[in-house]
Amino acid sequence: MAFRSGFVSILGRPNAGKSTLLNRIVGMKVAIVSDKPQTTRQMLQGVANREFPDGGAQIVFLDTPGIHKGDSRMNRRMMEEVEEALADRDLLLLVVDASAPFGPGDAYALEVVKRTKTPCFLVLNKVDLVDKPKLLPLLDRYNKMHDFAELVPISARTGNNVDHLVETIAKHLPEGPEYFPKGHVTDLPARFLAAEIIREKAILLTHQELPYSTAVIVDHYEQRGPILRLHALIFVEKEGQKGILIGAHGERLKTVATRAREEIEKIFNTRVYLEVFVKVRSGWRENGRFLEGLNWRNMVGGEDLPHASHEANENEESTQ
Ligand SMILES: Nc1nc2c(ncn2[C@@H]2O[C@H](COP(=O)(O)OP(=O)(O)OP(=O)(O)O)[C@@H](O)[C@H]2O)c(=O)[nH]1
Ligand SMILES: [Mg+2]
Repeated sequence: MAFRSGFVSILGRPNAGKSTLLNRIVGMKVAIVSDKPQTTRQMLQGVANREFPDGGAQIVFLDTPGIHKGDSRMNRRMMEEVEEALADRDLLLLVVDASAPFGPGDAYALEVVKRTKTPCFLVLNKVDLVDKPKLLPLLDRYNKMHDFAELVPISARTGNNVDHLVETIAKHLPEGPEYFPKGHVTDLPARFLAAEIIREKAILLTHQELPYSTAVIVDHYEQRGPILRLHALIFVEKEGQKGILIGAHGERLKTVATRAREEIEKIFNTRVYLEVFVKVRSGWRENGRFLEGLNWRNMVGGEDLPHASHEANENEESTQ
């Protein structure tokens, strides 16, 4: 029996449901999700293992930031992540929101995908929101615009037809090795996942420009016995935003922290002690060094985290 494996990038305009699809397929919350566009800022890996009657498959998925024209340094970096996800893949998935009318944003996302020679599936998402007859003209339209290898309607939210999508993906992959051990889902550092969950709760509880102006860094991560101790900084760009995020009597920040703690406890299967502070860092979206600090590639995730050396420095200071 053949074993198939390969690398598949999930692409599409912001808010199409790419991260919801990744989480649904790998069975774990690897990527945060919100109803605001530009939630995902970096490329995120999630691995799916499946057994089919004719053999097994391992699919390494890459979720990406929504394709858009943004002009801040952060937005440009997001699009660099998309470019990286286009290179050297076995297959691309263009995820489209079937409930939204076709617009310039969709045309632009399609343009990006058309630049590559890599086979591409059209994944028509959110079909739970649309009457079936309305799907046909949209499928027809996409069919005429590009030579898609497959067109698959799904609902990432309900899971409708997602198994079929995964099976179809597996059929398109070459025979190959198991790149990762069976239980491995993602190589994202735990510190990053914790920061992202905090950012998700902040996004969900704020509006207008605040979600775009928010960045989170977990600057202390320490498992002490049964308790995971986390210290996090939520960065915003303006003093007024800080006030909004904290809320009257600190209520909004308290809600963010409680919801984040509860979810981190569930996902990491441990008790969590979480402290959250809000800081103003004007122009962080243009600050290259700050953006490097947010990049999960520069974080370590497990026991040997930078805070160990940070504590050593503190000890040094106290002995002087
Ligand atoms: N009704 C419905 N909603 C969905 C479906 N898939 C995703 N959503 C919702 O669409 C919104 C955007 O989902 P995300 O998964 O964050 O979208 P994304 O493409 O990753 O967005 P960015 O990271 O901003 O590019 C969220 O509110 C999801 O709950 C679906 O199949 N049906
Ligand atoms: Mg996303």
